[in-house]
Amino acid sequence: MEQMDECCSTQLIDGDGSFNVEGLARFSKAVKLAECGLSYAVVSIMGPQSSGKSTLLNHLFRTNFREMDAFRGRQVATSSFADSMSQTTKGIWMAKCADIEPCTLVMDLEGTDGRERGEDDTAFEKQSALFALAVSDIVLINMWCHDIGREQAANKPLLKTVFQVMMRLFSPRKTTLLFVIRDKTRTPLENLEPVLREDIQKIWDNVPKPQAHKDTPLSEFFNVEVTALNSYEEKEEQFKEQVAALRQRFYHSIAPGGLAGDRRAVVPASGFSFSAQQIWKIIKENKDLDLPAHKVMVATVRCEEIANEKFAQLVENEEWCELEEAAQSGLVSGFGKKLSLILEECLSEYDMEAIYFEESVRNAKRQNLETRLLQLIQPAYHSVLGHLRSKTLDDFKDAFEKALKGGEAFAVASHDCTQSFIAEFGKGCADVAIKQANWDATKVRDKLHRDIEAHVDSVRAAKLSEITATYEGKLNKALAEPVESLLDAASNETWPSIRNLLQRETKTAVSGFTGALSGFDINDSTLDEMVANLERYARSVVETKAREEAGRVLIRMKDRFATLFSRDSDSMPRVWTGKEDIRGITKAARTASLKLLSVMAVLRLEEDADSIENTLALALVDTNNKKVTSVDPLASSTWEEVSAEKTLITPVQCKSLWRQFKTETEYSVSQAIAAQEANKRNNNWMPPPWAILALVVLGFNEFMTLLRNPLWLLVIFVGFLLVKALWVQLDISGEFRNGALPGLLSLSTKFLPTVMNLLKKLAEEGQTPTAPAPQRQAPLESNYGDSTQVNSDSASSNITSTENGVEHSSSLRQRQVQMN
Ligand SMILES: Nc1nc2c(ncn2[C@@H]2O[C@H](COP(=O)(O)OP(=O)(O)OP(=O)(O)O)[C@@H](O)[C@H]2O)c(=O)[nH]1
Ligand SMILES: [Mg+2]
Repeated sequence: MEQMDECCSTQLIDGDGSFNVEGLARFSKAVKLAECGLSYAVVSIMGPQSSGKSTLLNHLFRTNFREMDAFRGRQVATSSFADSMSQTTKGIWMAKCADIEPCTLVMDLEGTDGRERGEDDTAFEKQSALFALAVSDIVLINMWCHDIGREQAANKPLLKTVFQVMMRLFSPRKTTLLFVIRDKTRTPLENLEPVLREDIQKIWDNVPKPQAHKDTPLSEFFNVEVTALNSYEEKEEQFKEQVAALRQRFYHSIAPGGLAGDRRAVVPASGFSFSAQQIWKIIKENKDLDLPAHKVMVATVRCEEIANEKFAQLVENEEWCELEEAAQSGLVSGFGKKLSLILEECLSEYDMEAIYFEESVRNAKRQNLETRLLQLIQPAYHSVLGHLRSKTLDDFKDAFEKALKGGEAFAVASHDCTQSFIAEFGKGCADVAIKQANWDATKVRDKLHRDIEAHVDSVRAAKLSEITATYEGKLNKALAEPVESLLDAASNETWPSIRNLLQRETKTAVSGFTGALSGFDINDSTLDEMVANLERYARSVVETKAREEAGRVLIRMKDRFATLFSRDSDSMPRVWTGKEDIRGITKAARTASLKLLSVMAVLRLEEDADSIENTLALALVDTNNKKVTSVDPLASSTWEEVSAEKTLITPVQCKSLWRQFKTETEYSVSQAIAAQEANKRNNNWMPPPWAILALVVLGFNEFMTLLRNPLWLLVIFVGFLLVKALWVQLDISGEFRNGALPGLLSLSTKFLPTVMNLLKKLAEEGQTPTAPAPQRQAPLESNYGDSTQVNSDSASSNITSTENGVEHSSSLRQRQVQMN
């Protein structure tokens, strides 16, 4: 029973020719065939029916193939009932030989003499013979001793068949044909063997051969061996001894010099099952059997299977799964090494299993497997590489910032940091690299390089703009206010001073600026451009300021006029006593204001001389020359010799500004004149001194009379009161201010009603002094809301009174003068 288990006898192909795939798989597994590699041999037996084949195999290899019962067998062969019994072995059976090294598989074939199965079955005989020849290393040919040299020998058709089908194998396996002569007679084997070999040769010669094998000797296809056994039935003891001796020949049969030492085209044991199946399929389809091609095919299929198996194993591999997961989330230390090891293991397992298959196929499939494995792991590799890149970039940013904060020059810091971190990345790449892949990380490194450069550029740009802003701010501070004050004090020296200031400040700023940029390793042309930009900025500050001031020129002019007009050279407020030369003062003030206009009219950052001041003076102040020049020099929107960019106020604008300026300052002048005349008049209303003297001399008698008579004094006093009342009521001094005739006319019309009115009031109120010039308050009330606070002399331009404190105060002073 133990033996039965050990040999695992299985029907490989049944009597109908169907292949027992599952049975073979079970068999292979049971005998651990796949582990054998190339160290296995296949033996099969052919021969006439009931020639004791199964008996021989069972004795030789300790198998348990079915044998015919010795007492029923051939004697009842003719009866149809006995048919099934006489043909014991159906189809092809397979078993493993017990205790023979290397692993030897044995196949027991159905008997072949054709007598029992009829014509149709010949096909099966041929097919099974071809199958046995294609698969086996050693074929035992069982034959009766008495058939040797016989014309009608039972094994002749069998041999013919063997040789014929052998031709269909494109390349022979150099199978060993071991002729086992059964029931040997007394004739010694030495005599029998040559006869048998001759028979075999004859059959070989008579077999029709394809052109390629026309002259191929039998020995090219087969090793022919002969052995003889005594009858098992009659001389069992001798039979067993001989079988035991024969068994010895099967030990190490595949070793050189062994029974199957010459065999070729061996299919690795793990491919045996598939190979046998495919061979049977091809035989059944009656196709030619190309053994080398078949071997390649088997190798292809098997290697593919092994590769798939290994690939699936790696996909499931726990270590790999962990690595893959870790790669998604971050950098994995020793990634390359670990993964390389996993791959190496997987590939070496493949190598071990596929080692006996066709080398070219094996290698191709290995390459394919490797490619697939690498494809599988590539995303993880790239992910790790990506993490490495971003980490290196972050580290670079930190280190770079630290280096800059530490006071390192920008160019040096950027160069050093870039170098060291690219090198760091290189090291990291080596750690990530997969030994089998040889993947190029250059692209990623280039990307990192680009990222680093972009970062450096952005930091540089930020720093540069910071520095530029700092120096622009400094320039702004150094230029804006001084320029404003210089322009305010417009004089001949204004623009030279501004130019000096601009030059000086620009120089200072540029030297500081270039110093600050020295660490940035900026090329000369860029540096020049940046310096030029800074210089342009400085000019733009001045220009902006000048334009701003030009926009306020009218206020400035009026301011200046008011200052010069209402204050004397000691900055003391003027008192219009009547002695002042108002015309002269006005002209001087206007000239000074015109000077301001001419200074403000054009931007003079270059030392270009221009005649604007003259032009303005001629056109606006020197009215004497006006008749000489028929064309108005200010009727233009551009100045001669001055470009439009440098023009701050165009000639036309100058003209209109001047007109406005004059209009708004005229009032002050007329007020001054009026104040002066009033002052003069206030001082002149007393009669001249000679008249007073004549009055004293001529009226001396009358005066004495009055002194002597107090009544006259009373009459004179009352009369004085009346005249005084009339004087005040009629505003005699006011009426005569505009001339004697208009005063007389006015008085004559008002005299009578006034006297009447006076007499009427006199009784009620008596004499009340009134504020001077009530008539002149009326128009002022419309200009100013509060007529009680501001009198006529305080009136000035609406514009200037609100904006110009100086002018306003000068008006007040005029008022004070008048009141005095
Ligand atoms: N004369 C003789 N008979 C033998 C010998 N060995 C076995 N037999 C007998 O031959 C008969 C057939 O034996 P098997 O071993 O079944 O023969 P087989 O060739 O396997 O027959 P099939 O499988 O039907 O083709 C049995 O009755 C055996 O006893 C032998 O050496 N000489
Ligand atoms: Mg048998």
